[in-house]
Amino acid sequence: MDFYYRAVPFSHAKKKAQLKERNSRKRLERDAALQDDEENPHDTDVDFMNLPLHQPLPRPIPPNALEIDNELLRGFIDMPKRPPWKFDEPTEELDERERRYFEEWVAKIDSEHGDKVGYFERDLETWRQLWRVLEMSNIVLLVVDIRNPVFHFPPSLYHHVMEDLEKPLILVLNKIDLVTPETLAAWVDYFRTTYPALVISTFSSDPPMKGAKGRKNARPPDIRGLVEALKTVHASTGRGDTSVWEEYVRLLTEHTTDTARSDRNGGRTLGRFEGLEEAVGMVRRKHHKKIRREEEDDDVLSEDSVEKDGQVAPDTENTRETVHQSDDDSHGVNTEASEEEVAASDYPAHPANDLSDPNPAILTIGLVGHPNVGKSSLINAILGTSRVSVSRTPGRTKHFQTLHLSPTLRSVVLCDSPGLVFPSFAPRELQVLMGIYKVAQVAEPWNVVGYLGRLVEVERLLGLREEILFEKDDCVPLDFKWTASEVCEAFAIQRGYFTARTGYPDIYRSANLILRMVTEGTIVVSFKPPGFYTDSQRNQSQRKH
Ligand SMILES: Nc1nc2c(ncn2[C@@H]2O[C@H](COP(=O)(O)OP(=O)(O)OP(=O)(O)O)[C@@H](O)[C@H]2O)c(=O)[nH]1
Ligand SMILES: [Mg+2]
Repeated sequence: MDFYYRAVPFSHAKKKAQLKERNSRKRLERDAALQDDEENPHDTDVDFMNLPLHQPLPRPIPPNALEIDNELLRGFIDMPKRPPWKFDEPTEELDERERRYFEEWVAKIDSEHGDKVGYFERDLETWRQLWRVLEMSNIVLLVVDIRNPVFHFPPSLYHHVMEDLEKPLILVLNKIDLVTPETLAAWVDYFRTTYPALVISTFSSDPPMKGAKGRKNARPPDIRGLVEALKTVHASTGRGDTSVWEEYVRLLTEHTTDTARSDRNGGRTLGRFEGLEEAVGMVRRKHHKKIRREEEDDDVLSEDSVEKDGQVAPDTENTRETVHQSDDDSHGVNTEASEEEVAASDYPAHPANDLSDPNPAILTIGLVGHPNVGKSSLINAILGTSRVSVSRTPGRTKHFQTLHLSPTLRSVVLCDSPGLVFPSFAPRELQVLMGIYKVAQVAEPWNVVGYLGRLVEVERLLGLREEILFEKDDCVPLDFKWTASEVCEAFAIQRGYFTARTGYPDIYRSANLILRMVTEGTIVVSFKPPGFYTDSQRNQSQRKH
């Protein structure tokens, strides 16, 4: 494709007027196209802060744009806690009391903070599931995404678990394959200093991306670190025999050695501990109901390959599969059914209806956290098999579910829970970028792209060139500046996304794809703890993500 630079001499004023006219024409055409186009499902309730679509993105980006500031650190509001209850209280009364308490809690947040509060979980049943999981757990694993762990860490939950419920809490910094070792170390430092009572572990369920540019720092999952943390905390609970972990590690090591051998011979990936169950001789394929490809609104990504330069990592998600199955081996504590089979309304609101197993030999580990942080993937990695359903779209796990560590190691029970969003002042744009809100439900994804463009040079990461926007003109204006609108438009042209009826660049679709690339880690947006860039101990290289 040929581009012509200033082939015809042009006055600056004339060019500006031309550009202005062109932009307003495009805007009108696009709005009309979007209204016409039924393929764009922009019919939802999200009313994002109206970031100016046509405002130039700040370039260069300030070096500390990704450093967490005090606003986000102060950002969380209190969480709803289960009102005190008595065993002899009738179920209906407790149910009604919880309902009233929760309604008042939501109303208070709305009246005190109004629009300043981002999206948060407003469904009592989902909070009830959290309450239940916290009640039945002996150890709580709070899973956070390492790309912005403060965003995913509600201090109210930390205080509630550690102080009100007096239960040990392990913070799992998850998806560490997406950040550099320096960023990881800085976050570990941050949490150690800020929350000294917290046990911290790191994890990634993704295998290293061999040979992929921009993923040099990917490393094998370190499940042993997590197991070590669990073992130590288990010992402090006084429940059951901690030798279960030695047995687990023995099985794991045996299996890993086998895998390493087959890796040398046949190229299997070391580290996911796939087939731990095979290692213990208990293949339970008969329980696998079905394996199917994710069939949500994921098609946008699945039909695309992505750039591999800079911070843009390869798309590995397209090949992921989802497994649905019931856990027939759950012990008698509670739900035995698959997520699909148990409606939230079936959840027993009253603890007396569903007493936790008082057996002190059983250790229950509950995984909690925001949606999409990788709770279910972590459970699958620990179990060594795809027992619970995983999705790139938030909100996959609908009901909590208990699973034994392995068929032979039944004294440890893992409990997966639905992710829920804690109320906070974090902007909704950030909530979308951090993956806790469904991208497909964002009414104006280009506004979120504008927010993104203030954090990273999105046009560079996408390999966009301004010439693509000026093909019909003779030149690129000298004062051209990228805006969210132009990023989305250029990306739509680059991808060949045009609206069906009008043939204009489909910026809804391209913006959607950009946001998915962020949530899935194809474009890495990795926030840093306060002082990361200003700390003299750290060198320039940390500026890379
Ligand atoms: N890169 C990377 N992606 C991960 C990792 N763990 C999980 N994911 C991806 O993150 C997405 C969400 O994973 P899930 O395990 O379903 O997350 P969840 O916390 O159970 O989500 P909900 O059920 O919605 O609460 C999926 O696309 C996973 O493949 C990880 O360690 N690294
Ligand atoms: Mg899940």
